[in-house]
Amino acid sequence: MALQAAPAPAATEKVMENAEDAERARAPAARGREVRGFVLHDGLLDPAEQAAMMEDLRGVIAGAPLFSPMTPHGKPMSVRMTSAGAVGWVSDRRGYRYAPLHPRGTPWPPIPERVLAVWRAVAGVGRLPDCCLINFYAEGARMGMHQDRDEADFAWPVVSISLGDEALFRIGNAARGGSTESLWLRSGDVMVMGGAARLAHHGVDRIAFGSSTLLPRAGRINLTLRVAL
Ligand SMILES: O=C(O)CCC(=O)C(=O)O
Repeated sequence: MALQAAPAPAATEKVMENAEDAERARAPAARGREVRGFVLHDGLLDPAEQAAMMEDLRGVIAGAPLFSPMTPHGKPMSVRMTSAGAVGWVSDRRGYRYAPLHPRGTPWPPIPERVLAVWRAVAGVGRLPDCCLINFYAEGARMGMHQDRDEADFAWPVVSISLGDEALFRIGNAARGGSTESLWLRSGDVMVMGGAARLAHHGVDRIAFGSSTLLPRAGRINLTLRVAL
């Protein structure tokens, strides 16, 4: 993995008010380039690491199969999804939420170590995520502009890992509407959505189906690591 830790931030020098502050400041984050407050690590995972992560994810999906969620309004989402971790993200008529069980009633598999290593390298916090949401984009799948706001505490970042086909990712604002900026996310890219950008609207307009050979039948996997509870 081409993971490089940056020097410890100045925050470590300030007086910590509680153990949680100390935990948050303990882990120096790798550097990346910033796009509207989202920190992008282009190509952080090399092809061998991407392939190994896909192998781990096949194990997760075998234990917690992908399912097609419905919005609370009863509309099917075009992405299929599943999760790993203590909780998984689900959506149905009862709303968006984190749940301790897969819709078929079984616990979610643990988050693979290789995936947690990415969080440790870039998140810059001492706490580990308790959810890894796995989105699968087949041809034509997209994700509308939304905020990630089902988590208990927005102070924790969300870390996104892209695998497979390229995706046109759009970043907006904390408030609805206004100008947006788009960028292509490629296989192996890692992005940190934190700080003031944590509640920015974002979405995927489309994928370039077949642009990567990582998945044997093409498509895209996106992982988002979240501290949900
Ligand atoms: O697929 C992506 O890059 C974004 C996924 C996302 O926004 C989400 O899961 O909330």
